[in-house]
Amino acid sequence: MPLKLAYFSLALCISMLLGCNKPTPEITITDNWVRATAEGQEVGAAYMTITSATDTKLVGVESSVADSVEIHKMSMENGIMKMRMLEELELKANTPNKLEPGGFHLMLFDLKKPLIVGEQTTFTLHFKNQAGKENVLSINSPVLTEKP
Ligand SMILES: [Cu+2]
Repeated sequence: MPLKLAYFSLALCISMLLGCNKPTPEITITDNWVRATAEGQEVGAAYMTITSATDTKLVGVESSVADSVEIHKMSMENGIMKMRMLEELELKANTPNKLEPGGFHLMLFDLKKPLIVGEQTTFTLHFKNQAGKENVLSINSPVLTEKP
């Protein structure tokens, strides 16, 4: 076997291996959207599905459209719908953690203007895993009237 060809196939193998070794994103966000608001409405809500390769926590959120963003949980207690604020949201590894109407959501306070269908909003999400490693992710969420 010509030595040149052997070298070539070895190089090809290595480059293929490296190609497969591309780091997969640690956190992915899907199904993200923001509910459209009416004129004069100062509070809004945002939803998404967060999947992380490792156990982590969502510890803070900022948005281009609101002065402040809180992590909320909605639940039924004794037949009454209750909403409470969470300091952080625990995210289990390799599990789609859903923020959706009737459950967890991001509450947007002091909207800068009404959220109109078709517009894009920006969110910056801050995560912190058990080792204390921080991860920041920016996403664009479309404004919709209901869950896509
Ligand atoms: Cu809320």
